Amino acid sequence: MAATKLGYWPDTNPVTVTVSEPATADIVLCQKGDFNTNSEPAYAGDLAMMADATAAGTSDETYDLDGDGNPADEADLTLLKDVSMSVAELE
Ligand SMILES: [Ca+2]
Ligand SMILES: [Ca+2]
Repeated sequence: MAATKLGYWPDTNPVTVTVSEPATADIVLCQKGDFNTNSEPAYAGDLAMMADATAAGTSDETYDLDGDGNPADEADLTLLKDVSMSVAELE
C-alpha cells in the first residue's frame, strides 16, 4: 500500500490481504520540512536543522526539499526560508 499527500513524504507499507479476514493498516506520513517532528514545518528549529545539515554536507534525502538530488543545498535552505515566510509551499 502506498500513500502520498501534498507537503508530505510518500511512504509504502507491505500489506497482506486474505479473503476471510478484514484488515486495516496505518501509514504515518512525515511532513516535508518538519525536521524536528513537532508538526510545524519550516519553523525556527527546522531552519536551524537545515542550516546544520547544509554545513555538515548531509546525504539525508529528507533535506532535499526541491527534489534535485542534492540534500540541504542552498536552494533547499532558501526554499525552507521562503516557506517559513509563507511565500512558498512544499509540494
Ligand atoms: Ca518543525
Ligand atoms: Ca536540493
